[in-house]
Parts: sequence; structure tokens; C-alpha cells
Amino acid sequence: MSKLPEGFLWGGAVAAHQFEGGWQQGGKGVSIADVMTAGSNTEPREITDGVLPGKNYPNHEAIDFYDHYKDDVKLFHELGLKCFRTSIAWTRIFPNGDEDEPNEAGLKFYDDLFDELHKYNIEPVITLSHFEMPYHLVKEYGGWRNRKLIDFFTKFATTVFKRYKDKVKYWMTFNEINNQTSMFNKWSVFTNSGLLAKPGEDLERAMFQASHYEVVASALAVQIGHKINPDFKIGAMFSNGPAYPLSPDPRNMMKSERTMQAAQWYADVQCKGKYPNWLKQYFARKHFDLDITLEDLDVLKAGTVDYIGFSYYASHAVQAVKDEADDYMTRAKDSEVQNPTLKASDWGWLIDPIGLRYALNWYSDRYDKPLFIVENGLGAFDKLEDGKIHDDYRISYLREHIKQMELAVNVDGVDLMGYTPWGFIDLVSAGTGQMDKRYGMIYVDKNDAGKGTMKRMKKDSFNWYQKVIASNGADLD
Ligand code: P53
Repeated sequence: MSKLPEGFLWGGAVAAHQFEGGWQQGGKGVSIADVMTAGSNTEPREITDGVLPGKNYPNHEAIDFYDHYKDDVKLFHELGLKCFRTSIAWTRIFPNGDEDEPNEAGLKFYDDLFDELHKYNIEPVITLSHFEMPYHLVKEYGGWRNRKLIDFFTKFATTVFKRYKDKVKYWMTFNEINNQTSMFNKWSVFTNSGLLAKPGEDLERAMFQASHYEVVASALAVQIGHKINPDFKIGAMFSNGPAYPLSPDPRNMMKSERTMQAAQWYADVQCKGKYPNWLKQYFARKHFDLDITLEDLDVLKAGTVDYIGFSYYASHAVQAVKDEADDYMTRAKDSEVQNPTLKASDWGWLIDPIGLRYALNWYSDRYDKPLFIVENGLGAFDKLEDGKIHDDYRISYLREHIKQMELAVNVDGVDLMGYTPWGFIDLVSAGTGQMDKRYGMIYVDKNDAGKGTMKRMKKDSFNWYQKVIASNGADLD
């Protein structure tokens, strides 16, 4: 018996900068991902001042999908994918971001890719901006702290909406737009908005200003897209890692609520079309004096999204910190605590399938929009044995999450469009720049040092997911 509605979008997800490679092919410009070095579990990635000689930039070559796309798409078809989520590298279309005319070779690459997908009846699901904005816009304009970025982004969006209006139906505007607030560190603010703190600048204020321009740009894109093709489904994309209270102490409950508010305020703006009251109060209390015009507020109201795409990997536990300021935003280090009821991945991410059901209910109750799980998965070390990868740990992670997803649909009545596990073909980790933090059902022979044959191999999880899709989620064994 089929467990999910007819037409459920089973798929897989990646992002251009993490798997395409070809960083200088077809006239592509330098993106912010191209100036980030490889890090590790313990050592953060470095953001360099331009591309410097002698540094290891893992995104430059990644898994070279750019030159392998035909064979890879054939494998995706064999896996049985109904949809394929990727992003359009902004720098292939507008290499610097501020050109008058788009780059034809870049547009052509995605034409060919979408044609190849349609050949196998695989529906593309496209993110416009996934941590890969043009680096030139960072250097020349200061990234998203500059209102001009709204024009550059909407021009990029208009160009690709028009070009692919008959090839792509499902879109998302900004990937995990909320990371910059909920994680609030140098890296999340850079990858989301291209901001590096200027001397004497309040980075938190800059981040909120940048976020405002992004939500306005997103709302404009939604309106533009619907004019170009009324059948477009244009979604937002949030990261959801629920923050549980460590104990029933009411102060911990309040801390949990505040952490969720801080992490998900973008959903209020992008789904309801307005800023939540607590955040307006916060801006005032902090004297941020942001550039938010009345016209912007109208744009936000008129450009709410069609659906919520979100990523779910792990949950968190929080506790109130003694003498903490009455502050909604900061996820103070010591407020984030271990959850003794859960096990963690090798990268310390807590494995919590029930949290996915919780996240689905959380969005469904508040926003009443269709949902789309566009990322989920386990980053793990894989061992190649006699040409095989027995990744039962990955199968078990995915199985338990799919079970909870099916409960959310069949018991809780959540309106769910699809499920696209993250990095279903091994790729470069966004957080650490590693290759060996693998999410894939398809192994790619390349390691952290950048060495390997690039050969693709099916892991055990490939055969397992194939059955899951073929049975529409009924066969999870
Ligand atoms: P990696 C942080 C927290 C949750 C999800 O992450 C995150 C991040 C940023 O690192 O990113 C999303 O590769 C993101 C993908 C990313 C994936 O999760 O650090 O949308 O680009 O690769 C997994 O293990």
C-alpha cells in the first residue's frame, strides 16, 4: 500500500557550488564559495581576500558535475528520482553580478541540464541563491548591506524565470535564509549575505539590514515569477533545527520559544508578509534604525511564498542562562546544551527523527502552507570495501526520518509536497569544506586532500532508496 499521495516528489538535493566545479568554465565568475578554503571538523573554513595561490579551495573543482552531468543524471534516473533539487550558480549567469547582459554560456549550461532531466521525467527544483553570490558584489557593494543588491538579484531572477519558464516549475529564493540570525557567526553571515564586518561596524545590525533587503528581494521575485508564469510554485527555504527546553523549568521553555522565534522570524515575513511584533520591538530597543520603508512593507505583503521548503538535520537543546539579558536573538554559547536522550553524528549533530515530525507540525500549524523537505541526511565517514560501501547507518537514519515524515502526513494531516535528501551524491560540505563528510547514496572517489579518480559508485543506500521511491514510501526495509 502506498504511503504517500500520488505525485509525491521523491528526489535528491545538492547546490551548484558544492558539486558543479568548473569554477572558471563557461565564463563563470568568482562566487563567495570560491574564496572559502577547506576546513575540518575542528578547524573552521577560512574566508580569503580573493582567490590566493597555494590555498585549497574545495568548491573550485568539487565533484565536477559540470563535465559529468549526462552520466550523473543517468544515475539519478536509475535511482528513480522524481525531482532533483539544485541551484543556479548566479555567477554563471551574471559573473560579476552587475552586468547589463547575462552570460549566454551559463544560461546554456542549465538549458542542457534541464533538458537532460526532462528526458528522464525528473522535475527540477531550483534554488536561486544558495550560498554562492558573486564575490564582486561583496567587494564592490558590500554584499547585501547595500540596497542595490535587490536590483541585481531581481534582474538575475527575472532572467532565469524567463529563460526557463517552460522547464522549471518549482523554485526557492534564498537557501536557509535564517542561518545568519540563528547561528549568527562570521561564516553564516558571509555565506548568506556576503558580509564581512567592517571596522567599528555592528555586524548584527548589518545582518538585519541585509536580511531585510533579502526578504524584499525574495518578495519581489515571487511577484515577478508569478507574472512570468502563473503556474510557478515559488517557495522560501529555512533551516529548522528545533530548540527543545532542556528541562520543564519555565525559564528553559521561554528560552526554547525565544530561540525558535529568532530562528524562524523569516517565516513570519515570507509567509505572513509582515515582521513579528517582538522583532520590531527588538530593532527599536537596539536602536538599529534600519532602512525599512513603507513601500518595502507593501512589497512583503504582496510577495508571500507559495510553499515552505526547509532543511532538517538535527534538533538542539537549550537552557536559560543565569542573568541573561532579555534578549531574543543571541544563541549564547552556554545556552546550547547536550541532549542526554539523543545520540550524535561524527560531527556532533544530534540524530532525532521525531524532531522532523515536530518541525513539520510546527510549520503546518503556524503558516498553513504546503511544505517541502528539501534537505535531510546524515554526514558520515564511509569505508570503501572491495568496491562497496555498506552504509547501513545512513539507511537507518533515512528510514527513521521517512517513518516520521509519513506519520506527519498520514496521522497529522500535514500537506507535504516532497522529500529530497541532501547530498545524495557525495559533495563538498558547506560547513567544513570537507569531501569526507559524506551524505551520498552515490559515492564519489575523492577525498579531503582533493585526490581520487572522481569515479561514481552506488552505496547500499542507493539500492535501498530506489525501493523506497518505487514503492512510494511503503517499502522501507
Ligand atoms: P554541511 C548549518 C546548519 C544546518 C545546515 O551541512 C547547514 C548549515 C551550513 O553549513 O547547511 C545546509 O555541509 C545547507 C547545505 C549544506 C547542508 O546543510 O555543513 O543548505 O548547503 O551542505 C549540510 O554538513
